[in-house]
Amino acid sequence: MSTPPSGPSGLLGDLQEVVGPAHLLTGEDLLASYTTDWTGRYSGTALAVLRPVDAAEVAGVLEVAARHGAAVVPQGGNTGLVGGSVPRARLAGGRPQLVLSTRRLTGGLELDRSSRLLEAGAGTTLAEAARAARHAGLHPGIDLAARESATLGGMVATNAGGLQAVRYGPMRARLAGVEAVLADGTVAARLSGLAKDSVGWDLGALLSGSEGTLAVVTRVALRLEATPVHRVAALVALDEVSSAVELVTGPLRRLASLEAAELTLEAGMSLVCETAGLAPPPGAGGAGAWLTVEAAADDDPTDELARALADPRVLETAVAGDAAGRGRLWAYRERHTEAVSRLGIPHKLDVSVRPGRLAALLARLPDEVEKRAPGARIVVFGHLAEGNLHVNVLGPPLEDDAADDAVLRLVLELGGSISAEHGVGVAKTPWLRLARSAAELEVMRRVRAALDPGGVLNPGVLEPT
Ligand code: FAD
Ligand code: 2HG
Ligand code: ZN
Repeated sequence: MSTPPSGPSGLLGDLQEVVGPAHLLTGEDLLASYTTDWTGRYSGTALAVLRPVDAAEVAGVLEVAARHGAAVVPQGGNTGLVGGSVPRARLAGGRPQLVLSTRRLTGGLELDRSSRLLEAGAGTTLAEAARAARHAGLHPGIDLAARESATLGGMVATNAGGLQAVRYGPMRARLAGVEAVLADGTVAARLSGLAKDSVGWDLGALLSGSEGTLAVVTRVALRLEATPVHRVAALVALDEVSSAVELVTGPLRRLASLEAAELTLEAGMSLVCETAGLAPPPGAGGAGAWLTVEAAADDDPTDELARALADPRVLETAVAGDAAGRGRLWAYRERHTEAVSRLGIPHKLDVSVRPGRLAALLARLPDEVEKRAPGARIVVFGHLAEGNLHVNVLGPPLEDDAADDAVLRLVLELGGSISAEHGVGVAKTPWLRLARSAAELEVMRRVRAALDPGGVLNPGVLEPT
């Protein structure tokens, strides 16, 4: 904590009255972890970080910011990968920026076992929510490697997908309600948790994927799933990537117990083994691709999984039923993001196509990148069953987006999405006009202008450039 200097027109003094001196942070050292993103690619300057404890304080912060002409960047766990969770390098007219951290919005976790619902502050991490659900024999139906830091509010704001979306859908589908604060301080809440409710617009659906541009989410109600009695994971080595696509769109997709089907390739596998010190995976040296598959059900799904994997293209399989063994198999997939980051800051492209077009995307991807960024290193992995690939390109300078452009145009040509689960942030704004029609962008602009006429919330994010 440090004493705030009196800012322009008493902005900092007014903010201190809302959150108290202990929760208004200033000074470069205290702000550093809030102003640079997880990848290290995006950073900006903020006058202060505010750490409100409830919706009333969030409303107070927004009201003061609006009155003083400051912009507010909502931030949860700061694990976002598209630069939307940290301030911009500079705003027009040198407008001051504030980071509103939701990490103290953790109060009042409530579990309704019979309705399979969990309600918690938006700053609650996914791991905390999952631990609370586990005690009741339930789970959130959404999981990602950043689970210990990513917050429920951030996951709503990005419409996060993750490792289990093939079975339970992305965050939008997990959401049973939200409480949120609009830019003018209005607190709107619909946390009824009803399975059926057709009274007008759905606030949670509107805010899913809004990336902090429409409101600050302060409370989240999540749908939970019963924890299956049996769970089995397999790391499957395959002859080539096309076999992985065929298995996932064929026999694996037919398994009702399928909970995850994740792709890794040789470039990422060897990198993960090297940087994380993991033993060579099954099939090392000969495999062209791996699938990390998980099946879960009340009747042990091991046999049906084995039947789905009984295929001559499968070279070798490692199977684990216990938690420790499953964790060891998952490490090969989950540690890709951190392993790639060890090589430098990558161009991160999080794309999706219909599963039926994956083969075309995977076949054309390397050439498209090579043409625009000769010699670039590409690490591709991702959520194969949902048609969602993470294309990490290393080599070209960050300001050279020729490879990004080539990949995103290829994906659009195949009818896909330029952001499957990470959002647009500031990273994808140059391609928004290609990804959405003028009419769709006009709808987005009008909704945003209606809810935040002063442009307080996250300017520059989700705005076409
Ligand atoms: P932040 O990074 O803090 O913010 C993200 C965006 O949401 C920003 O635009 C911010 O302004 C806004 N925001 C945050 N909180 C709020 C709020 N309460 N109200 C309004 N707006 C808000 N993502 C996936 O989808 N699937 C994955 O499998 C996955 N794996 C990952 C693995 C690693 C190792 C890492 C580092 C990231 C991964 N991510 C993944 C990305 C990231 O974890 C998700 O985007 C997550 O949803 C971000 O949550 P957060 O709390 O960290 O949000
Ligand atoms: C994952 O699926 C995340 O592991 C991160 O979405 C993807 O690092 C990436 O590109
Ligand atoms: Zn992902």
